[in-house]
Amino acid sequence: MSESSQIVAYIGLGSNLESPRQQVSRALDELGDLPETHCTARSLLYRTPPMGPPDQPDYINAVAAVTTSLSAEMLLEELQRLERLHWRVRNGERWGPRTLDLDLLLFGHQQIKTSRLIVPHPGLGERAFVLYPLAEIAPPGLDIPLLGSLSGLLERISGDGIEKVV
Ligand code: A4P
Ligand code: MG
Repeated sequence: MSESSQIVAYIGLGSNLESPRQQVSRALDELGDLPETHCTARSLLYRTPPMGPPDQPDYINAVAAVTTSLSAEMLLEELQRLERLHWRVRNGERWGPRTLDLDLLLFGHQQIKTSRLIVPHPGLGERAFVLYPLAEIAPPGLDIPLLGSLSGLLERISGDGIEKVV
């Protein structure tokens, strides 16, 4: 495998059911065990108010950076396999509570739009629970396809209600 086939990808993690801190911490460890993939950085855990139905617990969110030689589609499959390991049940409620959500935020500088995968992840630019942990581990000048620089996005978003878990 040549170095040039390695892509830097960012993965968003979220949980608000069944011991969310443990769910996210365990998933961060599991990302490092994915095939053809190395976890190179992980953010702290953040406690964040729920986006979507308000009658659900706060979330724990984090972001990890990986290098991988998997394709984006194969990486998504691996992420969904991990979600199933965490007993994620899809009940159809949009933005409803979940034991573990793994979103492929960025895959190098690629723009992808298929029936199964959209990258950059939709909503990335407006979600403080993604941008704050991402900014902890990504270069401020990170250029996000379609959206511009990470630092520019952060200037336009409020981090109200978001706190680092210590
Ligand atoms: N899919 C397409 N693109 C992607 C991608 N880049 N990464 C497809 C991951 N999946 C992607 O996802 C539905 C389908 O999206 C997948 O089958 C995949 O093929 P899902 O995880 O089953 O559905 P979902 O997560 O319930 O829906 P959605 O709209 O993706 O929700 P989000 O955007 O993930 O938001 N509040 C806080 N504070 N923190 C959170 O983490 N998360 C959500 C869920 C709601 N509120 C939250 C948080
Ligand atoms: Mg999702």
